[in-house]
Amino acid sequence: MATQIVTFDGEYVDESLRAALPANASGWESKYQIVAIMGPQSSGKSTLLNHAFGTAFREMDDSLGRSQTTQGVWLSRAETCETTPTLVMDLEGTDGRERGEEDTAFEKQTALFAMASADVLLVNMWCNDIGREQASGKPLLRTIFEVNLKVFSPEKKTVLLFVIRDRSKTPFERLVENLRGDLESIWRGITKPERYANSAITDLFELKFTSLPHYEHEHELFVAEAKALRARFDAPANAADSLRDTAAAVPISGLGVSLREVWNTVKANKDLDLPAHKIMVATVRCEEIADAALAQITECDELANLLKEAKSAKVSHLVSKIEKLTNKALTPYDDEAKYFVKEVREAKRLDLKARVAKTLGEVASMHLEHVRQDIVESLVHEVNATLDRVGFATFLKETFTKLDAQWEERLDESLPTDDLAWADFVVEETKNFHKTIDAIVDSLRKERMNLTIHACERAMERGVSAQAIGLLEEAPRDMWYKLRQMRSSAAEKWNSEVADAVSEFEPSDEEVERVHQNMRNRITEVVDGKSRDAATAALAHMKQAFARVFSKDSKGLPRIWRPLDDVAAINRKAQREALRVLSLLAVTRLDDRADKKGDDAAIKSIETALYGLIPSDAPLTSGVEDGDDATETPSTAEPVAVSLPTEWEDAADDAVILTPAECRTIWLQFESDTLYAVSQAMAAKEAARRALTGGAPIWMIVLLIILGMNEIKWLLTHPLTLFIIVALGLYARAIFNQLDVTSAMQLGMVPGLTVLAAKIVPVGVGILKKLADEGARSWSPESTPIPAAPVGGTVAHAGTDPNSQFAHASGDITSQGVRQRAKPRETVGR
Ligand SMILES: Nc1nc2c(ncn2[C@@H]2O[C@H](COP(=O)(O)OP(=O)(O)OP(=O)(O)O)[C@@H](O)[C@H]2O)c(=O)[nH]1
Ligand SMILES: [Mg+2]
Repeated sequence: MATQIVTFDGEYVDESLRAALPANASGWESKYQIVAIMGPQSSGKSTLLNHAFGTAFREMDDSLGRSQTTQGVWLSRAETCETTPTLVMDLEGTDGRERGEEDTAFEKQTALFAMASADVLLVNMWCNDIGREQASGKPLLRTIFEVNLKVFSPEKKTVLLFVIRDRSKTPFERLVENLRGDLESIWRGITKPERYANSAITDLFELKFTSLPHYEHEHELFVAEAKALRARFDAPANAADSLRDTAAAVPISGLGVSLREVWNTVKANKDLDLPAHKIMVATVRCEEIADAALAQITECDELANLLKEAKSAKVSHLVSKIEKLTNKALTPYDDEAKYFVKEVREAKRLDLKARVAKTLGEVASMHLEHVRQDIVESLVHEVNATLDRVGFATFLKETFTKLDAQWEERLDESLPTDDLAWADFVVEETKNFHKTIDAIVDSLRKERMNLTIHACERAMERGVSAQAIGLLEEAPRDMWYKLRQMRSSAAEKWNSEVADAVSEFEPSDEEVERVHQNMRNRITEVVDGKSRDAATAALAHMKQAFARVFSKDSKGLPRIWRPLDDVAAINRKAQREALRVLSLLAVTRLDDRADKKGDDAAIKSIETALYGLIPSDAPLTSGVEDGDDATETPSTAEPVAVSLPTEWEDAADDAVILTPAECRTIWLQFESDTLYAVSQAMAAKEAARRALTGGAPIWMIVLLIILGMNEIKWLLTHPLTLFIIVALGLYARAIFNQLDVTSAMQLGMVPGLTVLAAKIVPVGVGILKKLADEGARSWSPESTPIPAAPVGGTVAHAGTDPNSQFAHASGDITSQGVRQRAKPRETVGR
């Protein structure tokens, strides 16, 4: 079927070639030819083609007069060429009045298009025109020569077959000779580019000639010769006759692209570089073929299934599956692209392989992700198994080599690693693998390093806490200076310890600096925390300080209250000590810029303000008991209102832990808590005083001994009477002790005597009974040794109950208090 491939308006029609080709045209590969015809309008071009090649180009209808029939460029398959696939191009005639006298542009374009595309160009000429100066075909010949100079084709010459129509009786050889003469003169007449300046016509063209009889007058001969002409193209009888050219410049599958691009170039009035055009066609076509080949994979179920499989798990035998799918694309590519320029074809094949690798890379990536996961798991397992035994650095060296080997092995199992198309992918995935491993190792390293740092910090906390607590409890005047010093030396020590501990993790300089900074911060936090804790427990610290002074003597031993001790003065001294501790704790002084002198001044100022809380007069001398005996009792009067500043002078807000108001509250609580201890001290002192003054004077005892010398002698000579008197005396003393006469008499004379009278008989009997029980037990053979008599009930009671409030705050104070208070009471009892 004949189709218009270039319209009258110069538009290229893409579908025309497809319509002109038979279904099996792809089998032509590069073994086909294109024949085109040019010539003046209505010179019988279409008629000749139809008769020679069995085409169906439209011929002029004589009834309509002589006018243009063929417009643009038409294309058809030569139906009569059975041996050699042949395409025929019928071109619009030249010199037609339809385009006007001057418009030769389209004629040149079609001439160039035909020369670039066709293997043989037929040039139709009237026999009568040969040798004539004003022949109608001459402008066309000039055009052909001129445009041919625009085609760069070093490979082969353009084959021109001059068809001399309506041959006369002039011998053919003569006609050819004349025609050659005409051609030479036209060639000479055209302006040639420099490189063709000295070229002969035959350097660029292969000139061939044939003639045909008159179509109408010798019709049968015309038909026969037309047929013979076709045979020269289709199945030539010999090489000399042959016009066949089956080495097509572009394989049939690239013809569409080639024709389109040639026309575009021609239309754009550009020179035609045929070799470059060939490469361009090959490039376009090989890309198209590669696209189609790739689609074989992207659209196949196999890939979809593979993707599904790889998403959830590793793919078994991935490498063979990849190879199979790659071949699925490469085989059709190789088949179709084999006739295109080799360099282009091979380059595009590599491209295709890379694209296949990229397409399959998605599957491979998922698969390798599982592989990486496996290796990472084994790494973590390895870490847990070996890290406790070897250092981190050693572990890394050993493990990295092992992991790399594992990865290489798994890569070989998964991908065609020796295939260059996969090289980039392998490099990329290996990079990812290293990145993953590096990230895991780094996180493990950091985790382990943090554990080590935390262990150091915990050890530091224990050491620094103990040191800080010791200093805070001791509360020396230069406590803050010592705390700062301790903090600096701790920072030095622990920074060195932690640097040693983390060295096996090969930390960067920044990391080491960060660790040191954290350690310094942590130490400050600990010291600060402990000092704030101490301030929060200021009451307990004050009580400790108070007890140090009040409950201990100058040698640090528990104080035994004596009749001449000034409890009030000691109490004041102890209170001052307690307030000194409070003034130390009220404000933290851990700022590095602080100095010892500044501390002292600031603490002194707080201390002075707080001393105002202690009542200035001796508050312990207010009670009078038992007539003449003046005794000290702790003051229970309301504290005197003392004005404290609202804020501590020169203290930063965040350094103040206890405001003046809070200090006052603590002081009031402290005063109330220590009141009992003071009253106990006074009671102990009073008891000591009574013990000293309650017995008979010595002169009286001496007088008694002198006056009673006779009775003493008598008694010594009557031991039984002496024994009875001693026994009765002891019995009376025991009754006296048990009756607790002192307590009873505090009720008043009469009620006291009544109570004593009521108790005397049961007490006497009880003592006798106890004696009897003890005697019986001591005679019993199984009797066990009698345990030591417990401390008198009164004493024990005095040691636990009244002091309990104080005891909660300070165990030391309590126990010492108990001991010191118990002794005078026992003395009194005896
Ligand atoms: N004298 C002569 N006339 C011919 C010959 N072949 C064809 N014709 C006649 O020339 C006229 C034009 O024929 P076409 O084959 O249409 O000519 P063409 O060159 O294709 O014309 P365009 O397509 O218009 O350029 C017809 O009337 C044909 O019968 C021939 O060999 N000699
Ligand atoms: Mg025609």
